[in-house]
Amino acid sequence: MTGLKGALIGCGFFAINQMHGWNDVEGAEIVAICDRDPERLKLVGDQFGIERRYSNAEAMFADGGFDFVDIATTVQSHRALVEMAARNKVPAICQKPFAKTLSDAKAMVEACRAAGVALMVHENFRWQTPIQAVRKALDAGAIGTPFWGRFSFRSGYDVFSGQPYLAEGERFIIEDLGIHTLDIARYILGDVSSLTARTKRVNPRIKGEDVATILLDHENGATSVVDVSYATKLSKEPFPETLIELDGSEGTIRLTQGYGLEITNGKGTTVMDVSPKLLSWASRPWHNIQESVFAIEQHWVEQLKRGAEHSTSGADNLKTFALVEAAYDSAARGQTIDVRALL
Ligand code: NAD
Ligand code: 89Y
Repeated sequence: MTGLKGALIGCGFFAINQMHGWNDVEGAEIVAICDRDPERLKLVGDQFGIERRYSNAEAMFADGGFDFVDIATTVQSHRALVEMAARNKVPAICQKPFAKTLSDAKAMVEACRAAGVALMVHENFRWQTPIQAVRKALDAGAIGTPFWGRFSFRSGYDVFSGQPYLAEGERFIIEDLGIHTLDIARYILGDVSSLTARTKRVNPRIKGEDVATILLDHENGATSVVDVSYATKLSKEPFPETLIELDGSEGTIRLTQGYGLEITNGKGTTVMDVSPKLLSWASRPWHNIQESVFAIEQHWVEQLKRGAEHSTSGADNLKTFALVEAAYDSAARGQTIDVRALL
């Protein structure tokens, strides 16, 4: 592949993973970085040997010399930066959560569509090796037609030390983590027509909800439960594993803690180890997420070069983001929400 040149905006906590990922990706390299915090700019610039450094994104776009931009800032700046990329006709990757509101997200998709540039949301959890293994088993017909599912992420891991802003927002777990779990539910069982949610805050030191239970009606008739918690103290901490249960017409799939995939059908039961790779720069327990960062970046490059739609394009992600909005609305009003009416 001839190399694409990229620029990264936002040199914070998670951008380190994205920069390592770009080092491993075939067919792309990061040639410029931007952060309004000079310390983060220096730290990432020095660690990854990037000479072109900017404190202002407009100035970086004005200088140009890159084929895409990777936006790794927190949500507050996503709309302005994606629209800046569109104005400059530069394809963009935007971290999750895509936007502050669904109407912002729709405007961002429209800006990139009108500019004729690709837009992908860095919704990486569906790219995790164990999630891909579940999808592959389903596609191979291992359990026939799935009619029920559970997508569960229950943890007591301290995410606030690395990401202190997570303790400060009015919204927490659905917007930050549940967004991934909802995306996995869509990826595995298809789009959602309606949803009912309940939330709780257990940890008194944070502002938002840290527990959510969401019932999804999928368009194909399947029912699933997405349950997420950062208030669950277990004997063996599962962070950051998503556990999955699927019941189908011909059998069952269980993705169990420790990355085991158990498939039961007419042929009996098979158990496989679907652990993620520990990449050279990765560290446990984050390696599952870290490997998926590399995978989604490689996917970005391949689809961009082909001119093909990305798995988690902006347009696709509207359907995941709508589930986030619907879940907060349902929990606030105690009602079932018609998701299709939001799109
Ligand atoms: P962070 O606060 O550590 O880093 C954000 C950086 O962006 C900061 O250094 C800040 O100075 C910079 N910044 C903000 N606005 C800017 C602007 N307009 N111009 C230039 N620089 C700007 O945040 P983080 O923990 O790295 O999270 C970043 C994003 O990544 C969040 O949206 C978070 O939800 C997401 N995230 C995703 C995953 C995942 O698996 N996909 C995991 C963790 C975090
Ligand atoms: O920000 C979150 C994410 O996207 O994955 C895990 C996380 O870092 C903490 O919940």
